[in-house]
Amino acid sequence: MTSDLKSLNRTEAILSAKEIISTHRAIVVLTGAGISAESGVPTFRGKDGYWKNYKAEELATPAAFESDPQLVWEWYDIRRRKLLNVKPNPAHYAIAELEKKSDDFTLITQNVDGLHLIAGSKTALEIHGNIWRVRCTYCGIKEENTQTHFEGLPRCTSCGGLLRPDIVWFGEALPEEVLTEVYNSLNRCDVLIIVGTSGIVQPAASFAYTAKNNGSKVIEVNIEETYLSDISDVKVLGKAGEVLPKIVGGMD
Ligand code: BJW
Ligand code: ZN
Repeated sequence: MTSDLKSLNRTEAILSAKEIISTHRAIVVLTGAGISAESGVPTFRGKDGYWKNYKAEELATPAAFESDPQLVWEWYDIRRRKLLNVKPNPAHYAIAELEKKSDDFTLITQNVDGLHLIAGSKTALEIHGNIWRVRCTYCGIKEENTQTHFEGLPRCTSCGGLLRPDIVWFGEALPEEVLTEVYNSLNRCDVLIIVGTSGIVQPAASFAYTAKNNGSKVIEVNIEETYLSDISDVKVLGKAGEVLPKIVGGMD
C-alpha cells in the first residue's frame, strides 16, 4: 500500500478501502444525508439542500415547534409525502450487503428517512430519530405514524397531547440508549466508513475522532472534501451509490 493514502486516485482509493475492510474485523458505518441524495432526498447544506430554502432555527428547534407547531408539521408533512415515493439506492443496498458479510458490524445513521431498513439493514442506530415516528409532548409516548396530510395538528390517542416528530432538533440531547450503543461500537471498531455527511453537526461529527483515537482506520466516501477529510485514512471522492457497491462488491 502507498505511504500517502490520501493522494490516491479514485480507483486506487477504492482498492485501498476494499483492502482495509477485508483485513479488519469490526466495522462501523456512519451515514448522513448524502447517502440518500441519489434516492432524491435533499441534503441539508448542499446547493439544493433544505437549509437553502428554510431557516434551520425556524423549523428544526424545540423553540420553533413551540412558537409555530403548524409550520413545523407542514414542513414534515411535505417531507413525509416526498418520502412515500422514494426508494433506497445502491449505496443503501451495499451497506446492507456489507453487514451480511461481517461478523461485527454497526450502522449509525443521522438520517431520519428509514431507507437503510427498507434496503435490508438489520439495525440502524438512528441517532437523530425517525420521520415516521411521533412522540407525545405531554405523556412522552412514542409510536409509529405514517399518516400524511394532517387535518389540524396531530394529537396523542392516549392523552390528547400535541404530537411532535420523534426527531432530534438542535439543542436537544440524542437518545441516550442509542448513544451508548454508538460509543460501544466506536470504541471497538477497527474500520469506520463515513458516507455522505458534511461533518458539521455534533456529536456525530466527533465520532470519527473517537474511532481514530481508538486506533481505527477511517474511510470517507463523499462527493467533496469535508471537515472529516483530514483525519480520514482513505478518501473516496464520488457518489455513494457508485462508489459503495465497488468497495463492498466481491468480498465474500
Ligand atoms: C454526497 C452525495 C452523494 C451529497 N454521495 N456524498 C454552536 C452553536 C449552537 C449549537 C452548537 C454549536 N456547536 C455545537 C452545537 C450543537 C449542535 C450542532 O452541532 N450545531 C452545528 C450546526 C454547529 N448539535 C446539536 O444541537 C445536537 N444536540 C446536542 O448537541 O445536544 C447536546 C445536549 C446534551 C444534553 C442535553 C441537551 C443538549 C443535535 C443535533 C440534531 C441535528 N438534527 C438535524 C435536523 C433534524 C431535522 C430533520 O431532519 O427533520 O439532523 S440537523 C441536520 O444535519 C440533520 C442531519 O442529520 C444533520 C447532519 O447533516 P448531514 O447528514 O451531514 O447532511 P449535510 O447536508 O450537512 O451534508 C451532506 C453531505 O453529503 C455533504 O458533505 C455532501 O457533499 C454529501 N453528498 N450527495 C456522497 N451522492
Ligand atoms: Zn400523550
